[in-house]
Amino acid sequence: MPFKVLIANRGEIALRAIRACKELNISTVSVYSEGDKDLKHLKFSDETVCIGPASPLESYLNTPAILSAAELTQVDAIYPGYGFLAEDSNFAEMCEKSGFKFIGPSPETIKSMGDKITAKTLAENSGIQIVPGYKEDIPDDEEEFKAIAKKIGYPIMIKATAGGGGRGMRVVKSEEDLISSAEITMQEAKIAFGNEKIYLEKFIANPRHIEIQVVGDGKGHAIHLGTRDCSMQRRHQKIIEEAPAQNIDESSLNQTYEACINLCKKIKYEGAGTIEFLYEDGQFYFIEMNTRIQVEHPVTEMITGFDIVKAQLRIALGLDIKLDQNSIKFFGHAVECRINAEDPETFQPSPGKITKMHIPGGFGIRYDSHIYGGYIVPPYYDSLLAKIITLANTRNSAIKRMISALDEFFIEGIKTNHPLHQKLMHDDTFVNNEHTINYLETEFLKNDS
Ligand code: MV4
Repeated sequence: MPFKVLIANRGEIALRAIRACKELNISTVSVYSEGDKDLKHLKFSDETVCIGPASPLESYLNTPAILSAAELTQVDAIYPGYGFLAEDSNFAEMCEKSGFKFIGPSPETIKSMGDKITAKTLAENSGIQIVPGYKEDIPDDEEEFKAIAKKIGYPIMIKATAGGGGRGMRVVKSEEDLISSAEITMQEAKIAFGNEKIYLEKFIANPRHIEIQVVGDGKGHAIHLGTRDCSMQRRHQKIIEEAPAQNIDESSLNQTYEACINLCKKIKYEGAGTIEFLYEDGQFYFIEMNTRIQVEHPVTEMITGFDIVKAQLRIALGLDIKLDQNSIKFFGHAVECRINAEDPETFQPSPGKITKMHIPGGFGIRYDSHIYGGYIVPPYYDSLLAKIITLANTRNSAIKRMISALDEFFIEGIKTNHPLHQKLMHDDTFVNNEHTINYLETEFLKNDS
């Protein structure tokens, strides 16, 4: 009996998962919302089940509807992809309790990493460098609290332990704002996450965002697949990612790799994960761990030849897999451009019908997308349309290859950020790899207009 997997997602990642399943002779069940009847991957799925109205809360976030579809079709496992329920420990637990393997880490691990204080403590205990700060209970005494912040040194950042991904955080420039900022962050966190707990960190003003891809087999074996640089982002939405990160201090990097592997082994991490860092002045500072596949996983796959999605499936289904660091070889440089359905200047979403389009191709070019001519981009979901990935010997040649791929590519009928990518590929700061997490918003988009 071949395995059967339910794909609890939509768009390009659902297609990516089906492609991996096919290579492993796993049959697939795709769930979709009423707004998603025309998704490409439904044509390649063995079975399809409509799980509810277009609204995400009633479909892709609707645990009972997804579990009912799983019951109905008798699947072995559930693939969450990214977003939606991918990092919801309750969902992972419900899957397991209903007799379906959740393809990812254990509910306990998801929960630990979702609580940022717990995640930081786990990272620190494995030898990962964390951002200096304070993660004990905040004292009631205001003077005591001020003394703690003063010792860290302003500017500091107040973060909600239940936050992450840029939610529930606030910079404090001086002592006079400390108490009010802490109170506001706690109030907001209580409303947004039902958890008002906060912690303090030194504010790292102008870092790069570097992340390390890891894979664990759940039995104490783990490997890393190198770094990605995701510094080119706007409002916590990455738009260009690349692998490996360049101009990184080699000894810091090797120490960080070792500590990341330690962490994964210690918690018997299962599946794919990403350990996120701020990198400034030759130092890595852990910020959080994502317990899911990420949008930008293809750049890592391109430089290693390691199929991360197939590994997720093999690990979850108990198929043979050997995670051997020595067998991981790195080649060249990969760049990914995320093409979004949005106005390239105002960033307003631009759903609607794609009247005409053309896909790039050629040596060293990968294109991951669910869209096609005639497809109507629905307004209910995130705006990611396509990922163009180039691989070449060097960073410069990968950028040149991207320029050529972007020249071939066109989409008509809706607005996309394609022109923004074309400008960025010629931008000196990007080409010279001098950009930090602040560059796009505070320099590039300001100078441009
Ligand atoms: C920070 C920081 C500066 N100092 N922490 C934003 C997302 C969340 N994962 C952590 N984030 C940040 N944490 C300290 N102590 C700056 C950011 C940050 C950021 C981090 C990565 C990528 C883009 C970013 C954009 C703005 C702020």
